[in-house]
Amino acid sequence: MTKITAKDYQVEEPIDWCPGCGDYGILNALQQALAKLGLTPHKVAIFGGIGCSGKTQYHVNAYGVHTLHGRVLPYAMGTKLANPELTVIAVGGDGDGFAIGAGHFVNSGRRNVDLTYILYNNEVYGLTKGQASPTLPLGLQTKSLPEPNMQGQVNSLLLALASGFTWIGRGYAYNIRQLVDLIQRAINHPGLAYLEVIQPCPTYNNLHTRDWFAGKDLGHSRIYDVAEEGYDPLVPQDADESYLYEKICYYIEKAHEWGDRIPTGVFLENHLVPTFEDRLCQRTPTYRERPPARRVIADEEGRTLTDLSKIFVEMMMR
Ligand SMILES: Cc1ncc(C[n+]2csc(CCOP(=O)(O)OP(=O)(O)O)c2C)c(N)n1
Ligand code: SF4
Repeated sequence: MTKITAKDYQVEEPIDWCPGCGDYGILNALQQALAKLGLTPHKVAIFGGIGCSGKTQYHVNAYGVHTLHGRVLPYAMGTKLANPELTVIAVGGDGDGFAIGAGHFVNSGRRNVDLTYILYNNEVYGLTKGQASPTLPLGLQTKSLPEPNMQGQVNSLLLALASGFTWIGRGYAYNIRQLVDLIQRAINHPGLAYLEVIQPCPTYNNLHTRDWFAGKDLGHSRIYDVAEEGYDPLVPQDADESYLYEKICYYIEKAHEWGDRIPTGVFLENHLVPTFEDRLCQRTPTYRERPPARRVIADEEGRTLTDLSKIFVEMMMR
């Protein structure tokens, strides 16, 4: 078989993102990461939310669905559970994920389905012209706002931890080398992975710009990797709870760090929690051999054979 390259994941379609948008870096890193993992495009499904970031899947040569605003995770979870052989990735913006989608984010954490959620955090609603998103800090005034932001900020790293995500990391859209590595690690994690990517929106976020992240005013980059501090995010399957709490203490400190120093890298890789797929196998031992996508659903004439009640009874989801 020929070696898969990032080119296999590229699509010859015009892109309508603004010049300099961080979305380009994330798209590039995603294509490289999928190729490095050696995944064939027909084994990958990408689900986009609504927003500039939610158009990513149009530019990746894999299965892709543009979903409803805020509902990207339910689509992704349903697909992964129906066809566990697929590598499933959900992408979307901070407005999509933490305003209308916040309930789905929290409840996805409870399930630990084996998929990756990449959250493009530019602190604004880019597609609808720069309103404050739930990740914009209180008191900041980006250029579309007539007054400084009156609302408090959702700390997405803390919310991911509290919700139960078992792999949590953060990247930066212009550090593509690190991002390729983070995306690979997130996909390889057996469980629900949350990767926040800090992403400049040069059109509407005039405060947290590429120059600001590069620390032009400070003389040093604001962005650093927690691995440089010798931090190891791994909580192995046989770890005890006190070991997990030790990691969580460091995690909480890092999740609050923002300003002159902004941490990136992997913050948590927790192997203590069974995946939803493992939990399904306990109820339905044949789940992995006969997941819903492998069942015959129509006869030769295309008439449906599907009787969902039998599947529900089998899975005891009454
Ligand atoms: C139900 C519904 N409500 C509102 C909208 C309008 N809308 C489109 S994109 C968007 C926000 C997108 O912001 P974000 O998720 O931060 O993505 P970005 O464009 O910044 O990548 C909104 C509110 C919509 N499409 N559907
Ligand atoms: S509005 Fe912002 S997020 Fe949207 S494409 Fe333009 S720069 Fe990117």
